[in-house]
Amino acid sequence: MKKIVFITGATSGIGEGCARRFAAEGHDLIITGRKADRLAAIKSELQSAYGVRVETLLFDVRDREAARAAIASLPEEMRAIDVLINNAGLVIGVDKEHEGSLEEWDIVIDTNVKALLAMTRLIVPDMVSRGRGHIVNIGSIAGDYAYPGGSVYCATKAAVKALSDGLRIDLVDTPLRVTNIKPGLVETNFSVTRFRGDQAAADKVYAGLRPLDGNDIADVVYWTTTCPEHMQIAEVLVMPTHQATGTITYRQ
Ligand code: NDP
Ligand code: 8X3
Repeated sequence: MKKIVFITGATSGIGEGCARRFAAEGHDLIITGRKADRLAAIKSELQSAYGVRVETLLFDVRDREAARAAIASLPEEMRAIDVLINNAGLVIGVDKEHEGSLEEWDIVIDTNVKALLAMTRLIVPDMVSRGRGHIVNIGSIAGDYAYPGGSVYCATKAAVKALSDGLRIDLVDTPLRVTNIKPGLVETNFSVTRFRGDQAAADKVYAGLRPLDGNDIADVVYWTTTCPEHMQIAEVLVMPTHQATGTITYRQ
């Protein structure tokens, strides 16, 4: 059955991978982000490759009013969202908790936690009314283990786990499902953003092992949303083969 899939942060990495995967399976998309050119290019490519409908919404997920207005602007036939993928997120820097910038950490917390919560608050009530829906939150292995230079980011992803678990509890008397995907090392723009545009520093994060990519995570997301309706995949921790924890890897 054709679904409507809403993806935050679909302009690169894991979100873009999810857009490609769901479109390839014939599902209609609502893709969001802050880069108008990337949204337009992905829309045009996926519509012509797969004949699906793609709506683009340009807004900063931290701006609640912009998010509300963007969702309200959707055409009637694209409002019955079946899958919400709360993916938009980032980290800035590798600073110690007692030394880093509170302003940068506001950005990380507002994006990874408060915006995820706001998107859930905006979209899930209609799913409950319709008795149908799946919420996929992109957490991280970072939410399981803190690591050096990751304090605040790890805290946000621990919050994603708590929000996912809490939502699953709150929806237990409904047919809705909630999944927290917890990736390890995935090569996307994530580390370029973390190192403030320093590509060489970003490349070092993945040196000597084969990292996952956005399409690998999209495969996992797709699988969790297509398993039988009596099955709820609560969490998936997915890492490269040569990664064992957030900090232990084997590199050649
Ligand atoms: P990318 O940097 O490639 O993608 C991040 C996406 O988030 C972009 O599409 C970006 O869109 C969007 N985004 C960021 N801030 C905002 C904002 N304020 N408003 C709207 N969109 C925003 O990284 P990933 O694909 O790796 O990251 C996706 C998710 O996966 C994040 O939540 C990240 O924490 C998580 N994750 C990543 C891992 C990795 O190793 N890469 C591992 C575990 C989890 P735009 O710039 O257009 O706004
Ligand atoms: C991103 C992966 O290992 O940098 O969530 O925390 S990691």
